[in-house]
Amino acid sequence: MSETMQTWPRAVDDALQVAGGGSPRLRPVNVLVVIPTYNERPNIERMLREVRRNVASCGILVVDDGSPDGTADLVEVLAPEIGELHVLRRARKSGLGSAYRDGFQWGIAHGYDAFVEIDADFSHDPASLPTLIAAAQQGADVVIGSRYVVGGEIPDWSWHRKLLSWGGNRYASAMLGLKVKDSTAGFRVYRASLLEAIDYRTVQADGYGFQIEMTYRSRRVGAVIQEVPISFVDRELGESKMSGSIISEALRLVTKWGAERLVGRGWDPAPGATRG
Ligand SMILES: Nc1nc2c(ncn2[C@@H]2O[C@H](COP(=O)(O)OP(=O)(O)OP(=O)(O)O)[C@@H](O)[C@H]2O)c(=O)[nH]1
Ligand SMILES: [Mg+2]
Repeated sequence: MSETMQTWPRAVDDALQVAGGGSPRLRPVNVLVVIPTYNERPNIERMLREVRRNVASCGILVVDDGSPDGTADLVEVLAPEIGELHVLRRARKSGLGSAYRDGFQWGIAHGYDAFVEIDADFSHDPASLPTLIAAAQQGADVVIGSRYVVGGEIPDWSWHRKLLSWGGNRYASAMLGLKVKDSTAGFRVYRASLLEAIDYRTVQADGYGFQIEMTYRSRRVGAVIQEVPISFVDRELGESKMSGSIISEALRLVTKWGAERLVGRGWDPAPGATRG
C-alpha cells in the first residue's frame, strides 16, 4: 500500500469494500473537493464541517465570487480548524462553470489528481462523498451522482419538474450520444488526467450546460463514466442562483452540438487524448 493510500479516511475504505466486493483495482487519488459559492453564508460552515467529517483527508477549495454576504471571510476564519481548506477569491459573479474551471486549474497546479464538484446548499449530501470517491479510486474517470439510475431520487420535486429535468436529460443524451442518465447532475468526481484530456479550460458553458459539455467531452475521449445513485434535495437556506437563461443556454448548446455531431463536426479531442 502506498503512502497516499494510507491516508485514506476509514469511510472511503469502507465504501470501497461495499462497492468493490473483493480486491478492487486500487489507484491512489489525492482528492480536492471544490465548492463554488455565491452568498452561501447560511450554509457554508455546516457544509465544510460535513465534508470534513465524511472525508478526513481531502483538500477543500471554496471558489467564491465576491459574495456580498462575506462567505469567503467566514471560510478563512474556519480554515485553521477544518484543515487543508483554501479559498479562491474571484472579483465578481462569473458563473458556476467558470468557477469550476478556475478551481480545477488551482487544484492541478497544487498537485491534486481527483476533483469533486459539490454545491454548497446541501442539495448534494456530503455523506455520499465516500461512495463517489471510491468509484473514482476504483478506476472511473468520471463519477456522476445520479438522480436517474436505480436508487437515485428527488424527493422534493413535483412530477412536472421531474419530467422537465428527465426530458432534458433524455434530449441531451440522444442528441450527443452520452449514454448517461443524468448529464445535468452537478455532484461529481473527475480525475485530473481526464480534465487535461478534455481540455477543460476551453469548455464554454455555465450551469447545466457546463455539466453536459463536460459529459459530452468525456464521452468523446472514451472516458470511463460511472453513475452512482444519490438523493437530490432542495436547498433550505439561502437563495437559488438558477435562472431561465441557464436552462435556455443548455438547450441552445445541446441543439447546436447535436447538429454539429450529426454532420460530423462535433467537438474533437486533441490527437492522443483518446482514452480506453
Ligand atoms: N462561485 C460561484 N458559485 C456559484 C455561482 N452561481 C451559483 N454558484 C454556487 O453553485 C452552487 C449551485 O447553485 P444554486 O443556486 O444552488 O443552483 P442550483 O443548485 O443549480 O439550483 P437550485 O436547484 O435552485 O438550488 C451553490 O453552491 C452556489 O452558491 C457563481 O456564479 N459563482
Ligand atoms: Mg442548489
